[in-house]
Amino acid sequence: MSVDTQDKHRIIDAVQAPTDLHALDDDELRIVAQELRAQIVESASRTGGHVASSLGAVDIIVALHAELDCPHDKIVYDVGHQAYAHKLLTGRLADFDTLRQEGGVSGFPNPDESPYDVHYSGHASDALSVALGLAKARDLAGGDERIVALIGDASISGGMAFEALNQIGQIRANMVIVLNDNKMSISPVVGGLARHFGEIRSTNEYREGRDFIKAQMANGGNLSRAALAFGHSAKSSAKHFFLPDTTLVYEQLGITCMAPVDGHDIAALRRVLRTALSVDGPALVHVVTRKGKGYEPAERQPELFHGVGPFNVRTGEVAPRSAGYSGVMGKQLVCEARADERIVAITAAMKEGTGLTAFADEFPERFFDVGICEEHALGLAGGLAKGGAKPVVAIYSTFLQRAIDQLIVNVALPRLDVVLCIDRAGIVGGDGVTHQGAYDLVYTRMVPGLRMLAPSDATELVDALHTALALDGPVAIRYPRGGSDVAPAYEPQLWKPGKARCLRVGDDVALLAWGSLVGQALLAAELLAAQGVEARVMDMRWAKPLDEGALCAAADTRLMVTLEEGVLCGGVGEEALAVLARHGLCVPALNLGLPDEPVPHGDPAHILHELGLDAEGIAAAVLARL
Ligand SMILES: Cc1ncc(C[n+]2csc(CCOP(=O)(O)OP(=O)(O)O)c2C)c(N)n1
Repeated sequence: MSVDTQDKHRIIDAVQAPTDLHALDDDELRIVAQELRAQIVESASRTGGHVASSLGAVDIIVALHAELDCPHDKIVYDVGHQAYAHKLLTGRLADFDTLRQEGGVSGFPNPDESPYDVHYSGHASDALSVALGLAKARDLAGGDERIVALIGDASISGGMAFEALNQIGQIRANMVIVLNDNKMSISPVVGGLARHFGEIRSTNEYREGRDFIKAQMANGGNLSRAALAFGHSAKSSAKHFFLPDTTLVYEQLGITCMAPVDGHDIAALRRVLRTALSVDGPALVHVVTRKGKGYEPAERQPELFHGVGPFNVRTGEVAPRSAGYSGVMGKQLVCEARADERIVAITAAMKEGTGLTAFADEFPERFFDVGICEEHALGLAGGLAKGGAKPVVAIYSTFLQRAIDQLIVNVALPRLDVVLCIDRAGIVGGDGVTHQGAYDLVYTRMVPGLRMLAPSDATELVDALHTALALDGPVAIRYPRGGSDVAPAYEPQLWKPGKARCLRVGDDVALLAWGSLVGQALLAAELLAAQGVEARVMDMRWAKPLDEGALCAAADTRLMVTLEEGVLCGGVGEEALAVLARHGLCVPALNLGLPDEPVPHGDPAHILHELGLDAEGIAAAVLARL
């Protein structure tokens, strides 16, 4: 594929609004798709991003905008990591080189960025619910906008998507679901539904259907007549013509299904979309695509190019990325599992990201990838623990938000031995608002009987996992993105619950830090010492139970400062003040942490600096207060 974006005569440069595509014929739209792919590869090679998913969805997005009248009509993107072509067609081409950079174009649809972005995409499986809401609101208001949801074959297996499908079929809402089926989640897609799609794709009927559409495309003039005929008869005959009805899960839910269509054939896509948009009631267009389409390295390694860092366009070479704390956790878990055969590991579609690949390879029978189903992951953990296993659920902070109910009811109330490894806790960087690990300190602390550790470096993480596995009842460990991936070669230590450690003595100020901010607290203490202020630095280690002794001792200083990489509202800093109040102690205090507003994308170190959570900011806040 050529990635020459310097071409002076690109069609996309003349696109002012996506409706400009209405004036283009299919051949021109194919060129548009090529130009979009080249731009995506070129820009993302410098910034990193969700390359493979976005390349795979380019033709679908071009066809959608060629048929729809956005922003009057609405496209709701599930996850939204595949929407780069949409961004490029809706006014963000000139700025696309700032993708995922601070102040630049966000990596996901974001209504604050553009009226063409319908909702805060980022978490999987929510698009169908949002689209149904929009469709019903339209009906109530007497509007005529068309509503389309674009969702992947992995995301449609999430519980929330099923709940929406159930209602969409029942109330027969007028909306279109475009199912982008590429056989991939981040890794190859898992689960019974994936097998179901596989059967559909491999049937003769699909091949016949595909050939039929191709033949009709070649005829050109017959297209719209055939499309209309297909549309009118879709409800009754499409499934019999194209698909074995035993596999038509969606038809059985009351949704009219179009036959699978080649998702890189823009003409065929437009034709099927037109048909689907004319159906009275909900329609589903099953689109078969190739992840990474058009860029050979991404087609060959879709997993690597799912969410990739900067890369060399010509060779496809990607700068090696450290596995960070996730890798350390994964290695230690393998060691622990060799010693205790009750240990099992669970991921919700994030095997690589959470560092579980080595575990999965060594203990395939004890490893469960449940797909994008966080609620189920926690329920499954509860059942496994009840049955005598020792489940470790490795999950990103932001996605665990999905499963608080299951954490409380299926794990915590029965006091089961489940360990939660909460990865990406704190500021995550390029993914931005929907992905920040900002809330876990709050939502885990409220869970009855759950203990929570916050290790401050790789060695501490090894100890924390060892400790969590040795304790009875539910235990969570939170650690940030990145960090050192050097797992220390030493005998892990067991920590005493609720016991902090002192890293520096000082009587002027007490800096009480949790996890990732301990290092910054130590550096801040150096800066303060240079100003004649002696700071005590405590690595608090436990977010629950808190070390009440360490907190009470802080009352002997002139200022207690709490430091957490999480929202302040309901966090450990507020709880620290409550502890002092319960002990009848009073000390001037500063709670430093994340604000009560969304934190956008950008370089994590810079964001922490802007939020005053680096050494400089902490020292400045202390000096200002003193
Ligand atoms: C609730 C939730 N869990 C996990 C993720 C992480 N995640 C982002 S994209 C993705 C795979 C999506 O696969 P699919 O829906 O098939 O889309 P594709 O990338 O194949 O186009 C996952 C697991 C997420 N965004 N949201």
